[in-house]
Amino acid sequence: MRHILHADFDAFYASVEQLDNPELRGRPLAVGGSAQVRGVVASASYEAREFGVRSAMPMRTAMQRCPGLLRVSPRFGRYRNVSRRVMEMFTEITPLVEPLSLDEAYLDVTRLADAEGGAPEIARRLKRRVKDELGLTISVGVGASKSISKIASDLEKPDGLTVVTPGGEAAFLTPLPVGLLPGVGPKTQERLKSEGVQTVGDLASRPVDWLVDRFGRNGAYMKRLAMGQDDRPVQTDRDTKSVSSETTLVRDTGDAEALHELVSRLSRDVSRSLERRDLRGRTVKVKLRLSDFTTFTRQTTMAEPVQAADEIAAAADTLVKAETAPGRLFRLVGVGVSGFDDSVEERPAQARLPGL
Ligand code: TTP
Ligand code: MG
Ligand code: MG
Repeated sequence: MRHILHADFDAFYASVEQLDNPELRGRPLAVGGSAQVRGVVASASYEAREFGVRSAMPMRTAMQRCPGLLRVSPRFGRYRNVSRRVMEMFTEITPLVEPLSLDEAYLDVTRLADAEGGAPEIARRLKRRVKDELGLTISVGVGASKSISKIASDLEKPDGLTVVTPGGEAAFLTPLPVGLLPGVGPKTQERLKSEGVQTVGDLASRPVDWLVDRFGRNGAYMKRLAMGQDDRPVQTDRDTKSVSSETTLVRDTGDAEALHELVSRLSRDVSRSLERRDLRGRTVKVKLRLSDFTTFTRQTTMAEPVQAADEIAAAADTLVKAETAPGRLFRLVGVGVSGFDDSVEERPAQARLPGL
């Protein structure tokens, strides 16, 4: 059995701004673009959330909901810096760290749990250490799988610690609103609700065929998560050899414009996921499948490691263009980046425990 922690900063961008500027502390704050330029809220302090201000909301709406709202523009360099430091702290506890974004990661603490007084104790000390050394709070979920720990970390924000004891998964999951399951977005949630599925327990009790009919492969996946079945291991960046995204077309195409659009979209997906994991790669690869199912890849090596969507798209586009020919139809296109430079972050080969 695994012991996994999911750690996530509370109101990450907003908390960093409040840390750096005491005048912002204890006050409703939104980090994001200004209402004049149709900005949106990236992060809202918990004081602002009491007024209903949320991430991804137009700043104009946020100002209307909370007339005294303070706003600052994001400083991404600073957030990246804090992120590096917390990820370093995590890797000092265990080398098995999987960053999901700048402000959150999974930690597999299975091997140290016994020696360190149990996973909840490790979580408590981790929270204290982040608070002491960075001046920021994280919320942590503790569980036997990724999805359980991720759901748990969200339940008692801010400054939360939620422990799901092994064997208690079903009791924990059953009453939760289905929207709390990872991968169940607002649209899926609406659809489920219209079919009478409100809680995770409702979802778990639907036959898998019923779910697959309505949601395809994701339906089967949701069912497994709802039943607490999730054996995905924590994957470190060292295990991440490439990041890619691919799409099977509804109708096979050889149209240059359509292929260009698709390559651009896939490149944006890949770029976003590289950004989240703070990765850059030297190799850009495309995967192509023709209408007769012949599948092949083409790749190119860049002078400098890339992360930006337009750079990936430009390279991928050239590779795809070289393969287009009159009458040649494609049924699948994929874009990927590999060849990561891991000299940036040396991870300790073995777990070290400098007082946690
Ligand atoms: P989250 O962890 O989702 O949000 P948060 O840390 O602000 O608040 P909490 O975890 O306490 O609920 O995202 C981390 C950061 O990512 C967030 O501070 C800003 C950025 N972000 C956006 O820019 N846009 C978004 O829509 C979201 C959700 C986050
Ligand atoms: Mg957060
Ligand atoms: Mg987060």
